[in-house]
Parts: sequence; structure tokens; C-alpha cells
Amino acid sequence: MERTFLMVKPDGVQRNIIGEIVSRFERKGFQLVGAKLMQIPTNLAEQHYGEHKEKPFFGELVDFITSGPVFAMVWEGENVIATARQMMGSTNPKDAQPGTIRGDFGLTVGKNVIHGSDSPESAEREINLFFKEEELVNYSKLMNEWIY
Ligand code: DAT
Ligand code: MG
Repeated sequence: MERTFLMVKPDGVQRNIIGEIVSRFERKGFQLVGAKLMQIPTNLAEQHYGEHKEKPFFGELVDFITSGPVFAMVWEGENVIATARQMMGSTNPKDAQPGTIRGDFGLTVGKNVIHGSDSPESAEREINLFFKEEELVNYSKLMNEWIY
């Protein structure tokens, strides 16, 4: 079963929408297999956003993601990587459709509420960056018979 890394960013935590965001993925049918509230150290932030290190906004991005606690999660389900990206909406909330997380809760690209892996390779890399194997839980839910 496919897994992805999702993270409520510091703005989402401060705005009390962790529950709202978790609820959307639960209701969709995905299964939570790991989660923690954490303060990201600078070196982890720089690694996580390594692909953007040449971008003009890199410093701002690292400052923002380390500015307060985040809620890091691993979710599992069929096609979860691409579907979670669709549920998040476009990177810039001004372009994100209503009904998506960024479309419903964000206004500016700097504070866009949620992070989600964009490919199987980034999902694997990011899950391993944020979670140890023993922090992820393998379990089955009876409800899955009504989803799959
Ligand atoms: P996404 O988070 O949708 O995967 P990304 O990987 O291109 O988007 O960029 C990572 C984060 O960097 C994004 O969530 C917000 C920030 N960002 C992206 N483009 C930006 C820009 N032009 N100015 C400021 N911040 C930007
Ligand atoms: Mg990205």
C-alpha cells in the first residue's frame, strides 16, 4: 500500500486546524500510520527542502518551517501521494481551488498550511527523514472492507 508524508505547517498549527486537516484525510478513506507534533531543527529543514536551496525564497522557507511546531504525519492508502496533493491544492493558495486545503485556508504562498510529498521518491525520502521505522504502525481496519 502506498504511503506519503504530510505535514501541517506552523501556520496551520497556530490556527488550530490540525484536526480539520486530519479529518479530511480520514474521511477520504486514508489511514494514519504515524504522527507527531515536533519542532523542526534547522538542519532537518534544510535537508527536507534541499531541492529548493538555490531558490531566492529558501532562507524564508527554512525560517518559516522552523518558526513553531509542525504536525508531521505518514498516511497510507491507494494512490495516496497524488490524491493528497489534489486535496492540498496548488502551491499558491491564490490559485488553489475552493474545497482544497490551501484553497479553503490559505491566502499567500509563504503560509500555505500544509506540505505533502510530490512523488514516490520524495515520499520515501521524507518519511525516512522524519520518522524511524518503529514510529510507524502497521494495522488493519475493518472499515477498509467498505473502502476497497
Ligand atoms: P509544494 O509545497 O506545493 O510542494 P514547492 O515544493 O514548489 O511547493 O515549494 C515548497 C514551499 O516553498 C511551498 O509550499 C511554499 C514555498 N514557495 C514555493 N514557491 C515560492 C515562491 N515563489 N515564493 C515564496 N515561497 C515559495
Ligand atoms: Mg514540494
